[in-house]
Amino acid sequence: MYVYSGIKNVLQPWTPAVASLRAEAEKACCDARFNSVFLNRYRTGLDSMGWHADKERELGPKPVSTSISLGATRTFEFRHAKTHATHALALTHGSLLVMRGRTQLEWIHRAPAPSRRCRSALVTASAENTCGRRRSSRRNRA
Ligand SMILES: O=C(O)CCC(=O)C(=O)O
Ligand SMILES: [Mn+2]
Repeated sequence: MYVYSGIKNVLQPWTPAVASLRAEAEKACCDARFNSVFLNRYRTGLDSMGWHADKERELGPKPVSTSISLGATRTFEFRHAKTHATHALALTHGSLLVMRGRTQLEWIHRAPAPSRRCRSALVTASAENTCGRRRSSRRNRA
């Protein structure tokens, strides 16, 4: 069970498509192994993900997380927790973002709502290693 923004998600068995996304993520980070893939669906430009870091205890001390984008291009933003420095990336269809090292400890990230007029959908697949435990998250979906 994965609780996300108050929504309970029941873990599903691997499908060939999701397993191949995990394999791509592992190929990109050759020293990482992932035991879960979370699919986020942004239906239109109204859906977004609020500021957070993926640093729940279940993810270990220096979590590695990846995100493969499938569909509409959207901006992904980082903000340093202390200096408040910001970076923005445009993630296009097929891009693979890797967050590792101290990224989750020192930075927060979000996927802001691009525009009310954006009608295109986006699915992102986030591969992570949850150390075999159940995970509950405080991430906010705005
Ligand atoms: O949609 C994404 O690319 C990443 C979403 C995210 O930050 C997360 O699931 O923790
Ligand atoms: Mn995240």
